[in-house]
Amino acid sequence: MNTQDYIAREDKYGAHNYHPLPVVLERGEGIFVWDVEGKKYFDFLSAYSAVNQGHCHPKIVEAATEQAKILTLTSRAFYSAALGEYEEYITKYFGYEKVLPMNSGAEADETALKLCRKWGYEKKGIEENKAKIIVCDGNFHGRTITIISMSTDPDSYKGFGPYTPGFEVVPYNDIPALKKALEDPNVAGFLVEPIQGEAGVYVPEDGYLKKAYDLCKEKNVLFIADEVQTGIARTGKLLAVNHENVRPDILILGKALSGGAYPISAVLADNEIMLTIKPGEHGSTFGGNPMAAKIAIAALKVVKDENLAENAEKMGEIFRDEISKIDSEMIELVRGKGLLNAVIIRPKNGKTAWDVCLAMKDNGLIAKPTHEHIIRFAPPLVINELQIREAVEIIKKTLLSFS
Ligand code: IF1
Repeated sequence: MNTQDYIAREDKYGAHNYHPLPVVLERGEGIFVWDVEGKKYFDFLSAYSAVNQGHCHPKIVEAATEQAKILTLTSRAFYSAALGEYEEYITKYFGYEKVLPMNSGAEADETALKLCRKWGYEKKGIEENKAKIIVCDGNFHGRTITIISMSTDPDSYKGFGPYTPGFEVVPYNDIPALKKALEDPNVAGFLVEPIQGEAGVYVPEDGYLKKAYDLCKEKNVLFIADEVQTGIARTGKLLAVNHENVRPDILILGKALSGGAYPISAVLADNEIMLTIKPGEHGSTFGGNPMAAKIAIAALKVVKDENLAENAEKMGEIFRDEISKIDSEMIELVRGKGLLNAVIIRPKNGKTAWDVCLAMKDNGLIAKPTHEHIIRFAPPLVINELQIREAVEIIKKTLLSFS
């Protein structure tokens, strides 16, 4: 079978809920992936920032294979030796009193919304069913019905109504608008991405997160950070909120919490918030399973042992500097933090960001546009200087080939 055969088979038997780049990947190691024809690529998407530690990291693979031989799943109907070890490790790692373990990022966001509402009723004294949560224009928090009810992107919400009530949208990176929305005494929380990934790596102005946090504290509103994509060292700090020394009341993690080896997400908070959910009020079959517990510990250890945040900071600066030097009229703007970057593409002779991605693929680097004209560049955080410069050369050669 060749690439086209694989694509045809997926087309025939799989739902058409994606429009992938026409490349069929078969193997990954570190920053590289290989397709079914044996062609090697720089992976500049990292599975949307889930493979920060690099593909098939030996320490993570070892943790998974070892635990797979011992005990994979007990459900939370019983205690498990691995879960407590993980709960202690991750709460001390991020500095919170408790963790609620889930599987996907969306489930973690949903869990955070439930915690926020419950806290609003039980601790803030909001009237039952009146809690409101403020979200930002351009947000992306997942694909469930409640989460798309908060979305401002028709591709996310159109055709899936009726929508869950209780959300108010304010412009991102707009302190006056947030201040006004916080006047409502029924507001229980403010859910925000420290950098909006899907919106095209929209980095808010310096100080936005701190000002937003302070406004929330003035009004006894929970500051909830969705670090599913920006967390785990991606932006050059362990968490993107660390750039502004903000400690979220509720912290949402996912993706690279497992290094891409397993669906693992987590919600961290202190007792006053976390204990508003009582036994039997929330859960998940796989949430906190022994495989996830051991894999997440290994994945978090790699982040620290290999100084991935510092490396992301340094490599990201080189990336943005070198891309900015490329003399191509297709480059409108480069923006990002650490190794979460995006290039805004100015279409040329009908050629768009998609065409650039197809050409980069042929030149040995895979990335994918978000929205029409934005290409997100997010390699695994283990990339070194030689490799980042080689990757920039591929991007440069590709852009300059569009005469
Ligand atoms: C798709 C986007 C990225 C996320 C943030 C929660 C979630 C995500 C900040 C939900 C997930 C993924 C989902 C995937 C593509 C990708 C994505 F383009 F959709 F928006 F990364 F930017 N919070 N993002 O970014 O986590 O349930 O997926 O584990 O749905 O196409 P999940």
